[in-house]
Amino acid sequence: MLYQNLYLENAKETSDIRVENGIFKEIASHLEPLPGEDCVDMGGKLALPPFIESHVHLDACLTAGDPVWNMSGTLFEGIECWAKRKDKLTKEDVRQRVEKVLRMYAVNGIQHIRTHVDVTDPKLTAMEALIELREEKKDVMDIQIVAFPQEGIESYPNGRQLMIDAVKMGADVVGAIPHFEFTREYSVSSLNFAMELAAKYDKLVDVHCDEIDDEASRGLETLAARAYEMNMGEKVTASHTTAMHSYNNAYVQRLMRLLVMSGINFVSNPLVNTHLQGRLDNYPKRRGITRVKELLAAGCNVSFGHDDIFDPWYPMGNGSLRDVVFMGLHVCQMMGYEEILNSYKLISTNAARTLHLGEAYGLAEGKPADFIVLDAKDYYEALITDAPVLLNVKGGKKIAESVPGTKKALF
Ligand code: 17E
Ligand code: FE2
Repeated sequence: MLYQNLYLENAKETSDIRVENGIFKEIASHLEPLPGEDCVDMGGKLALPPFIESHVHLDACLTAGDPVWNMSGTLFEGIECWAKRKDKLTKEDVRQRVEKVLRMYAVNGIQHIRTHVDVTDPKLTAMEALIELREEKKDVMDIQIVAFPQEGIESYPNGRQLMIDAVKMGADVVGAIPHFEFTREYSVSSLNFAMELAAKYDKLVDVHCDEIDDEASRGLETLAARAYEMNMGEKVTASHTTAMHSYNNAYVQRLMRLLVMSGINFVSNPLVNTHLQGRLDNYPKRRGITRVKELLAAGCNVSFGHDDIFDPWYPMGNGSLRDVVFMGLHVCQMMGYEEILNSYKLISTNAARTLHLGEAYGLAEGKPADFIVLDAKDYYEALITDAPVLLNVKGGKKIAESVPGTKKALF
């Protein structure tokens, strides 16, 4: 199969892509069609490596308002609402909601998802459902599962054992939530526990870290120090880190040295944290987004995630990472030309590093033929026009497509 006339990752000139047996066989500025080869002229559209959702809570998706709405818009009320919904979980209920959301993601160009799954549930119902779906859907979506202790490891009954059980069931990643633990001591011991569990079972780590507007919330330094000492940095991710927004600059200067030395990854969730943070502030209200621009400038790996799709923490969400990038560029004030043009990396290349996807990811000869085509010539234009994803191709097979509607001014 020959795809002609594509701008690869904002290139100035077009390329042709030949796909054979699910692999990028050849990529060059011009390829002659072979006798009998299927051939499609893409007409000068943008091709990118597939988008990656590096942070979402699929177990809770599509449950907003059931049984109660989050009235304060805080993280903590969201956790209370979710605890009520969690009591009613069945495997079938989780499966139906998640399957719907996987299709929402596919039409928006996503092929990889890291989902946090709450394991502070003695039955581990959602974990069981997600592990089944990970296997069933693997041809269309690559799902990575985090054992996420929403109500704490040390502060929830049997919390440590539930984490161990989830890892033994097949979770890919170990989570933690230091800012939710009862005490600072618990926060530190929960992180030590999570890191040791991950090291023992050779798992990745992704911590909900300091998702609070408390400048004294300092789980991140503990996580980074352990990652550095255990030489695990590239396998470790600090998600949210919104307290870093409120840290004083002198502390951040000291912290940044450790963050760089540790080599850990960061995920920021700009749509959801602009909504959840600053809720207890009078004016001026903090944005509560971690220091993305400064982390990137220091050489740290940062990606953007959606976090929620219509759940107790966020009453919106459509599976489009474009909206996430759009919001992130605004609140992080990353609106320079190059920053906008290259912002797709926040939901592709950088996220691939966080998810540890390795050499298989990317547009290059010999790799799996995973790519998307957007109805624009570069990502700057795609972002501004909210360009539809025309094609989502995984392993050489189309998993989603869209046909742009006709919107036109009549003058
Ligand atoms: N749980 C949590 O602790 N933080 C979040 N942002 C969400 C769930 C969505
Ligand atoms: Fe989250």
